[in-house]
Amino acid sequence: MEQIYKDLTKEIKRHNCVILMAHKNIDLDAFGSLLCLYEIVLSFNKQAKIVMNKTVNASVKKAMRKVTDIEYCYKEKEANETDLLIVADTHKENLVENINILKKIKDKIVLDHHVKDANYIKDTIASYIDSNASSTVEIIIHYLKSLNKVVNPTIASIMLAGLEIDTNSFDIKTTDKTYETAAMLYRLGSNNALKKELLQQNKEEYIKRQALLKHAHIINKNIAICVFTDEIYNKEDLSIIANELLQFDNVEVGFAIGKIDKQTTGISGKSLSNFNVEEIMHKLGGGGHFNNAATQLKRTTLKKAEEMLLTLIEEDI
Ligand SMILES: [Mn+2]
Repeated sequence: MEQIYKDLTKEIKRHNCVILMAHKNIDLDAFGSLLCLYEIVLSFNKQAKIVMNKTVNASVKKAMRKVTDIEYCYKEKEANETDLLIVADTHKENLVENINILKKIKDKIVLDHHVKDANYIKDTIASYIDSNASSTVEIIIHYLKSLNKVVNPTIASIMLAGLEIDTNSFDIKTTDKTYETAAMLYRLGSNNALKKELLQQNKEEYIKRQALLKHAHIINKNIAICVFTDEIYNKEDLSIIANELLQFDNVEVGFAIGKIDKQTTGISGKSLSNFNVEEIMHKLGGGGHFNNAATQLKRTTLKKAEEMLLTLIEEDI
């Protein structure tokens, strides 16, 4: 890990401007990490910009309102070829927020915590992909600490919210380093009320989503599967419901299957045990982590997606 920190510092110092980018549908782990990197870059007296999409989810929108004086980059032309690009919370070319910026900038560094996929960004000057890390926040906070620098309590709170989301409130992928990360964020003044505010949800959406749980059924005593209705849902809904399944008696693995657009069915898989959901999602063209993975199936009905999943589960158990 120390080597990547050295590379980061060296490269930030070598460039005048650093472009910070995460994945499409940016989440709080990604946004919190980019904010921390933003402050680090500024502390070296360099310019930084965060690549952002005009539409972001409600929690990121709330977080954006809490931080001021951040320079965002919405278009390719706002980034220069000679800038340094740091890609965080993804390493897949097809998932980055702005593919044109990725192609335009020569010097790139990738920081991620997902299981490495064949479609990774190859032409980097440095790369750190640690699938044992709970979150990108965990990687970045240790970089901040190694530099002996700080971020303000608002950014620390956003980072803590991101850490909570990525670990399903310290249930999944959590190690001593994860708790250390939380402790560091508390020391930086992270505020539980603000963190909670960022994680609050729309009541109607919550009720609609939770009603889906009645469709869940259990196979093999410990695997819960919830197939949604034919309506179109957000990808986050799948992830949330897969998580929710893990709180029921004996359930160690949760899968949620739902339409995420007219043609596409998404599956989210979460696991508390040594059941590898990443392996199954990978076989279905997706990816993620051992305990937390997802896929998207084009032109596949809910029923067909469920059948495909059940076949793979049967092979596995
Ligand atoms: Mn993440």
